[in-house]
Order: sequence, then structure tokens, then C-alpha cells
Amino acid sequence: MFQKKTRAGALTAVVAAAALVLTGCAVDSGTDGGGSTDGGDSANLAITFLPKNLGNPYFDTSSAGAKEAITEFDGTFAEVGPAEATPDAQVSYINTLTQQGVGAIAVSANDPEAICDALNEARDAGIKVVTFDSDTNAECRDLFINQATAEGIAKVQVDEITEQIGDEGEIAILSASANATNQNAWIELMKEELAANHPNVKLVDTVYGDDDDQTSFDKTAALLQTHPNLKGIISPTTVGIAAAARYLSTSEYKGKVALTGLGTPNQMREYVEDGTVTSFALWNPADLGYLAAYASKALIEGEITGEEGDSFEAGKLGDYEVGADGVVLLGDPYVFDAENIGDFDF
Ligand code: RAM
Repeated sequence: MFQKKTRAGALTAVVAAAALVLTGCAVDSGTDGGGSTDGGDSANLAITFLPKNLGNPYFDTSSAGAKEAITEFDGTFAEVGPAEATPDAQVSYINTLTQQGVGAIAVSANDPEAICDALNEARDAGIKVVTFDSDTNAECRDLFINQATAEGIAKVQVDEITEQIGDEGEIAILSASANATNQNAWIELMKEELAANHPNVKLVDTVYGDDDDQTSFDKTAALLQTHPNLKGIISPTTVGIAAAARYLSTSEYKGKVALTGLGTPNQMREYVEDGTVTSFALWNPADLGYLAAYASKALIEGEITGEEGDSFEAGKLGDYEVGADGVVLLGDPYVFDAENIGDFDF
């Protein structure tokens, strides 16, 4: 099945999850005093990260990786973002960054289309736009830093759930927000994989927890009530799977309804240890932020334009090449279970 990554971007066993305490809208000041240009040359290495929403440990970790990279090359890191992951919640932040004249915006999009006009205005003003984690339409950004192929991410989750339920019975999906580009791409491919290779497994429902903990918790409860024969849940979001695990862990369904998807080891550890969850998958969000930061730098400095075949250096992760449609691939998903979860800290 899925092997450990062997390339330079291998999942590091210990990732320091930086204590970014993120509230409200604007967050971390830069690493060189908050100016918009990097002293010494003309490159404007002020790079602002704009996650789907704040308060999600996944994005805290990706931002910690970005900050590490930006500190290495002496740029200015910042993070801003909305409280809720709604389709156009990011627009006002993009407009403000355009006015401020940052060098690059690195964004995980809540919607493939809703932020496009704002991003293209930023680009018209000379700002480089990198999507990471969740893409926009390709014409609204210079590069997409993809954590793993959508096919690979879909397949690992289908493999895990079908194995856990004996390859038959009803399953449901608890997703993030309804417009999220990344989850929607994965869900489509999961449906294809189920139809092609798991004829006895029936996907009976897909619900949306909006990457909000309480909403995800409530949607889990509702799913289990609505579908008394449910044998498994896939939650392809770190917020959703943690909330679903918390619900299951104290319910009559613990150990009876399987749960897998995409989670962070630190949020899922107690549920693996108490038997609520057998396994789940993810990549290293810190590496994703780190790579997005180096890609932003390469764009800002004119080393690359985002053309297929462009290559750039990404610090400790090594060299990366831009593939078709301006996509840079981080690596493979990784499966966490009781045997290995103790090796990870993020
Ligand atoms: C949540 C977000 C993010 C996704 C992960 C797996 O943190 O929805 O976009 O990539 O889950």
C-alpha cells in the first residue's frame, strides 16, 4: 500500500508545532521587522499566508513551516485569515494585501472561483499568488503547491475504510465546507474508486461540517441517527475527523462504526489509543507551508514564472519542478496507526 516517503521531502518524525496563537484577523508580524521589502536588494520578500480559516492546528503547522522557510531566506512572514471558512471570506484579506503591496500571497482557497477576481487584481498589481492545500481555478494563481495527488489522497482513504469494514456496507463522508476545492476533488475520486473496486460498499450520504469543530460534531451525531446501518465514516478534513472521533469515542458506536480520513497525529492520538480509530492519513503540513514559501520566493525573485518544467530550490526539502497546470507536488500521503503515531508531533 502506501509506503513511507523516501524523497527529500520525507515526513519528518518530529515537527515542532509552533505555538502560533491565532485570533482575530491579523497575526504574526514578520521576521525582519514588518517592512514590505527585504533590505539589500529589490526583491520584495514579504509573503503573507492566508489559510481557509484561523484556529485550525493543520494551518498553524503549515504556517510554522512557512515561517521557518521565510526566516531562512530573510523575508517577512505574516498570516491573516477569516474566522470561518466560507467561500468569499478571504476576499477582503486579499484586497488589503494588495493595497499593502506584499510580494506574494499564499492561500488555501475556500472556493475555486469566489476569490479569483481579488487574486487577479493582486496579480495585476505585481503580487505573486501561490495556492497551497486547496487550489483556485488555475487562471487565478501562478502556482499550486499540492500536498499529494488527489488520486493518491482519495485512494488511501477508500483503502483504509474498506479494509476496516470488511469491504461491504454503508459509509458516509463528513467533509469540510461545501465549496472546498480540495475536499470536493478528493470526494469525486473517492466515488470513482468505490464504484470501480468496491461494489458492496455504498456511500449513502455526504455532509459538511464547514471545518468548524462543533458543526462537524453535530453532523456526525446526525449522520449516525439518520443511517442506523452505517458501518463507516470517511472525514477528509483534520477538523472533521477529530470532531467525529470525539463524538464516537463516548458513544455507543465506538468500535462499531469505523472512522478514517485525514487527521493530524496530535489531534488523533487519543482516539487511536482508545480504540475509536484504527488508522488515518495525512502529509506533513509544515513541509507544505515550507515549500509554498520557497515557491513564493522563487516567483518573486523571477527565478521561475510557474511554467511547466521550471525548477527551484526549497531549502531542506531539496529541488522541485513545476508540473502541468502550474502544480508543484510535495509527496505522498502517509498512513498513521497505533504502531507509528508515537513518532509524530504535529
Ligand atoms: C483541514 C482543511 C485542509 C485540508 C485538511 C486535510 O485542515 O480542510 O484544507 O487539507 O483538513
